[in-house]
Amino acid sequence: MDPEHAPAGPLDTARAILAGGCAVLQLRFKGSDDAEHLQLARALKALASEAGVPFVLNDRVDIALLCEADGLHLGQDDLPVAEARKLFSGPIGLSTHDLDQAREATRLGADLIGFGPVFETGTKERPDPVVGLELLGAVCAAVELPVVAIGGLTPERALEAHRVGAPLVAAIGAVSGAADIRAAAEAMHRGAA
Ligand code: TZP
Ligand code: MG
Repeated sequence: MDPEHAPAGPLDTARAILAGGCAVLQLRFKGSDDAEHLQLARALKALASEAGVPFVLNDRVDIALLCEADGLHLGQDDLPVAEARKLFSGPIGLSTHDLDQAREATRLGADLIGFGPVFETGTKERPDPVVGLELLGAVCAAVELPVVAIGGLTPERALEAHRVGAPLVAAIGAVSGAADIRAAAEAMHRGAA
């Protein structure tokens, strides 16, 4: 859930996604208003909990603690995993963009990694270079951690990501930007299950 890419609004979008099905609901908030960030995180956490789905908060260990997120997801420029671990007891994911970063994530103590952008994305500002399916497969083979494929994923591409070994996929645009959000989430989730 990135509210900047949820034309139906973050809460209605989240409700539709949870109705369609997802393994995890994750908030990516790039705004500058911390109070708004926390309020949205709490609202999404409540919706996810009602649906029995874990809620993961990106970037901010303070807000993750305050909204009682089930997981925390960090980028390469966020607090180091080991420092965040001193405060946050749940699973911590780390975004990675090449094979070295993916290997390093294990040493840094991440519980899982995001890897991408696998395909071109219109959702992330200044994205890292596209990594492609072949490198995604190489990373899945090289690291023991669960790998979440991200970047330009659609239901069809989710199947391709699975085929090269990624157990999980993450998507923003293909779901939040769909005319029928619930159906898009369902296609992604069922196809991937
Ligand atoms: N990291 C790599 S690509 C990306 C992030 C956060 C954006 C994913 O959005 P989309 O719309 O599913 O490509
Ligand atoms: Mg980040």
